[in-house]
Amino acid sequence: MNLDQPHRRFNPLNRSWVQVSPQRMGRPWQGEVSEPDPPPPAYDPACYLCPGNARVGGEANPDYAGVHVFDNDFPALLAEAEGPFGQWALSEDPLLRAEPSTGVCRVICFSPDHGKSLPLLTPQQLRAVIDCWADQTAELGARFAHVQVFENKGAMMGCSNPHPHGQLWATSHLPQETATEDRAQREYLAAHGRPMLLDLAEREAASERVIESNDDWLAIIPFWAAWPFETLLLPRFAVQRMPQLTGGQRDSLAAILKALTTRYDNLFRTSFPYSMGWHQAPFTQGSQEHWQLHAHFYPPLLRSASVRKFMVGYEMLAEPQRDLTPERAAEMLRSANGLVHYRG
Ligand code: H2U
Ligand code: ZN
Repeated sequence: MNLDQPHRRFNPLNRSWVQVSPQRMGRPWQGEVSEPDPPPPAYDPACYLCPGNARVGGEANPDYAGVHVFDNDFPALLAEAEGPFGQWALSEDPLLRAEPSTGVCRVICFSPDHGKSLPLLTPQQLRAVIDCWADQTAELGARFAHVQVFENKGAMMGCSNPHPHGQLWATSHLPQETATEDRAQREYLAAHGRPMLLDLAEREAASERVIESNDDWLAIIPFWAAWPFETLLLPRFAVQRMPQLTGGQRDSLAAILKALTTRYDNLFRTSFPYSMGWHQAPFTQGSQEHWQLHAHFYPPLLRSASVRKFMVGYEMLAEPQRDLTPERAAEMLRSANGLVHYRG
């Protein structure tokens, strides 16, 4: 097949298709262009996440020195369902289905410094973030079926605050993206006798889609990426969840996270916006051998600090479409500096 011609690629992990249109790469552009934001200060008296400051609900943050976790003041889920569920008789209606959902939402401040996003943290500070993700996963996994660790970064992604932070939502049910990945990985293992993402890490280890790698981890633009600079961070060893990572594997993860996010920021010399998050095996009964822990990065940018990819028209009504090929995007990220951040 000629990949220079329009074609579709299949995402075996969430079982969706993407339209690739490489012949349109040279299309003229007459869109939005603006200046990147100036760097944020180390402390912002108006920030509700900086140490010592008051949050929106009035409670003050402690004078924290490292990573700081607190219960979201505006949680999307509540730990206890309020019954009785008289209204859930709705769920018997095939057109108006619903089910109760319970869970816990937390906020994780990565650093007390308002300006230190992930690539600007030291490897030791990044390791503390990873330890926190793993500890939170273990703690909440004892009570809930699913733990979603994620970071929403940048105003473009609807993030309310530049203070480096992520979130964690633990739920008693499997949300749909994880449920689809669960089925896909289970069926792959049954058909091929190996976890899908362990096979993928081997298959892609020397491909033109690799951005960064070390002995334990591989960062690639997946063959089926929908977003221009979407990446998939894969372990090169069998592991289902973050708490299982050894000290050495956490250190090598800190190193690759720093390098990948440094490349992202250097690509357009901006604090690169994205939504990223970890997918890990659910805490449900039965074998989870089909699962491989992995992280997705979904950045919206396309050509500059301000020109983004819109998932509109055809994407909303038919399927995602891209002009820039994953291979070309990987080449661009590989030529961005992965060692020295543009802010020094
Ligand atoms: P973003 O990461 O998308 O900006 O969300 C920040 C979260 O922080 C959001 O879920 C919570 C919001 O509810 N938050 C608090 O818990 N306390 C506050 O004082 C403000 C924001
Ligand atoms: Zn702050």
